[in-house]
Amino acid sequence: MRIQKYFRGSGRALAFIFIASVIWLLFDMAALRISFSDVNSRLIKDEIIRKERGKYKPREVMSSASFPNKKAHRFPLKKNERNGINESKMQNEVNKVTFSETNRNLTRKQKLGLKVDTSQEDAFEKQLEQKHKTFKENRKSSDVKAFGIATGIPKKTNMSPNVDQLGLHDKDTKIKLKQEAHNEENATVEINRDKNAVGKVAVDLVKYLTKAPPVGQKQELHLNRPDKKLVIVASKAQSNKADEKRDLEKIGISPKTNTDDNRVQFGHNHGGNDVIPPKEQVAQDNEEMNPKTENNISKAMENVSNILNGKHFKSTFLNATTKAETLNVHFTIAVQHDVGTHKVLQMDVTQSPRNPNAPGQFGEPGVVPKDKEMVAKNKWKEGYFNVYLSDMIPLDRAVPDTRPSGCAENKVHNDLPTTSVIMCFVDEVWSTLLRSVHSVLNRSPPHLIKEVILVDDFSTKEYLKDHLDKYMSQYPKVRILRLKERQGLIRARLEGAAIATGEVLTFLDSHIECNVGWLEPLLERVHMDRKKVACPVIEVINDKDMSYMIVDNFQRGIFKWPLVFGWMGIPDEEIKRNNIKDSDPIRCPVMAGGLFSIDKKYFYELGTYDPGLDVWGGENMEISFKIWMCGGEIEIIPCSRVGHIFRGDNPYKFPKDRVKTVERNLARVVEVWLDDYKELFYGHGYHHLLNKKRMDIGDLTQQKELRKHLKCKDFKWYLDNVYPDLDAPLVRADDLLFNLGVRKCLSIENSTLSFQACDLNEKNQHFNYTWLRLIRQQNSCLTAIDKKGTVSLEQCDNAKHHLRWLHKSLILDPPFMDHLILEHLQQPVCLEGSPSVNTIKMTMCNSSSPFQKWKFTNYYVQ
Ligand code: LR7
Ligand code: MN
Repeated sequence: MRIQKYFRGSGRALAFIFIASVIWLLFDMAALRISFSDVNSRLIKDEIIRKERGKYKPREVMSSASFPNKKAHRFPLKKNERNGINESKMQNEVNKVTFSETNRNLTRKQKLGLKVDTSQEDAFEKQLEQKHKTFKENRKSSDVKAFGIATGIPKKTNMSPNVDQLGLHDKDTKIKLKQEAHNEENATVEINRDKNAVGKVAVDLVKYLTKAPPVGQKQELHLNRPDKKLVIVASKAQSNKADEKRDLEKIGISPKTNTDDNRVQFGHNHGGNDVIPPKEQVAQDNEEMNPKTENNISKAMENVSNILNGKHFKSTFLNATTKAETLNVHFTIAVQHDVGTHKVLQMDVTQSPRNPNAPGQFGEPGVVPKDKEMVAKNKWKEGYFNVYLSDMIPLDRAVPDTRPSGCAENKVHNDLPTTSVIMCFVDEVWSTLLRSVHSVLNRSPPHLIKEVILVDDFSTKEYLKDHLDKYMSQYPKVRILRLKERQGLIRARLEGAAIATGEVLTFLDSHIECNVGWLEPLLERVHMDRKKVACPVIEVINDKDMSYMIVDNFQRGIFKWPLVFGWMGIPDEEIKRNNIKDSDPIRCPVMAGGLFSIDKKYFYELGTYDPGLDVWGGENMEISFKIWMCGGEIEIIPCSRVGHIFRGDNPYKFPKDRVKTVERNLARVVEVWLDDYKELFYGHGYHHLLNKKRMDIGDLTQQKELRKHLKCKDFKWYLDNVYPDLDAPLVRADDLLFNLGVRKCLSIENSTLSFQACDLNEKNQHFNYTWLRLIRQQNSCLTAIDKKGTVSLEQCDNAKHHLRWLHKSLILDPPFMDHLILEHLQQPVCLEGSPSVNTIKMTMCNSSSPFQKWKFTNYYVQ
């Protein structure tokens, strides 16, 4: 059971492999050590696999791969602290909570759907407030350091000041526009609210933007009246039409929807979809800003001015080109009606009054009655969590509002896109599935939920058939899609997406509870930039007592080799240095997988998931790499929180072997996305996947084509820009290979091995010791060719076992650590340099011979 606790979440299968390996490793530690009297039994490759995969401490791997190592804390509301409610009166109270203005003044109790008993109300409120306070004070930011120290800092991405920040409600003649700078400094623009104000703003903005215009990103400012906004998109001076269209679409302005009569470009109305300035109006590189261009800008500003001074318009585009300090930048200035913003809606509807004493109410732990313990135990395996308690807990229970302070005050746009919630399930527990659906319906603004699509991945449980249909028929927004055969969660999600009609797809697991205000912050992010993929903070619904637990802040989704998902806290010093607030979005190298919102069109542009991925696992890596490398971003939005039951095991069967399924999925992902870095994956205990006879990973032509077609960046770019703190050396060691006895370096000349005086400039002395344990110079690899111990060169092939060498930490016996031992041979043989014949041979290992000791110039892993 203790061990089981760690087998949860996305990396479960991987964690399983790890833990099995580690346990084996511990038991067999002595036997693992290479002692040359009995080398056969020690050098078997599985042991090396274990060692390699065990590189990370087991606990770290287990906890990060599954149970979030962001610590989970229980919401501190004790039973005796919520008794101030008169139950007898409760039934008659109005308990529906909506998000209308009239609701604003509702107490928390009312918002929770609880009956209002005014005599008790103040005390209750106070208690609850106090609870929230201590709850938040008790939260530690991050005291669990998984995987060591993080150095990557999520960049601040929110550049759009809202109306309040801009001070536009200020009735003075002077308006302060304080633009939160996205580069080193803040820029403050002061303008007079006179006739020329807008023009001046435009000039100042252009000036400001020239400092660091992020091409294709929008700068948004509200001018004069909060219902109008000026959106400025910077693009390269000579961008082509398609680029520019993409830039506009990227920021959510569809050129098609802005073909309004009064669109203006440099004072001309081009009509149609053409938002691109005529070529001659774009300043050339290295060219001073010419009068024509200046004229254009002032024309543009004049238009802004006219428009904002009262003409009716829907949306207007103006183009201005200016010479930035270092490069030419073309701005598209779109003045649009701003539909305005509102405070995040925090609805929490209940269908009948909430019983404060119900089990699990407020996300508190449930308790199984003594006489029901056996029943509960027997039910455990139905879901691998406390199914008995889940069945007792109200389907619309309240959970603590765990959002960071400030989230409730945040504003979001009034014109957020609608979403289709897609929830796939296979043999999900009834009460959990229903609670998941109700949490979506009850805590989301109805106008934003286009539908909830339940995709039944060929469940076997009877209750999930007609009974479910009947139950869900009460909720017109819920659609059930039944798959005719088991597809696995990846293809099941694709089936759901195919019938979705919302603008945004929101994927959720089927054992979750959405917290208040969870949806709008996600949609706001997608709305702001359609290539942002927004994930909620995933909180923990305890599998044993079903309590809702808050997790630490500032956690990024990351992976470690071999593609094991985990969480890693942003170090405190980074948080301080960058003044990161607990409500700021956090950029994540990878997502956990199950819970995210993505613009539907963008999802398809990206080519969705690789449909060749089977059942479970690896798809979170695939979509994450795809998003980042092909121009998108993944963020965790701390103002959006969703609880998830982290289960100890899958309550469903895998059609094929579970470990093999996950391995195959991962191999598909690395083959398409990892470039040379795939060696790091295979070298961490997965080299058997390179053996095509043992593992058929299927055809990847389409996936590779897709990557080309999307012009995605390479994996090195991803590592450098998205996940720079990952330790990812391409080889274990490289450069010269020095023999301690001969005191010379190994060299290849005319396909022959010999020793030479060491010289780093000599390319023929350069060798890589690779992750697949090959000693490699270009395509030539060292190997022993016959029983006599002759060493020769052979065309490298990662799948070939006889090319593998053990060295350094792969040999656990310290006296042999500097040796090079052929991995596959029956007898323990070592590579030895012989000065007399100026070459090398294989011979019986001798711990004291310096001629058997070798040193590479650089070691990236010991
Ligand atoms: O064959 C299947 N068909 C399905 O429809 C297998 C599963 N499913 C459904 C299942 O009923 C569930 O609703 O798919 C959903 C996810 O399956 P889980 O809950 O067994 O997965 P998990 O929570 O253990 O795993 C995480 O990693 C998976 C890798 O493929 C998916 O990406 C899951 O969505 C993902 N869950 C999360 O990200 C929640 C947080 C976990 C963490 C960290
Ligand atoms: Mn899950």
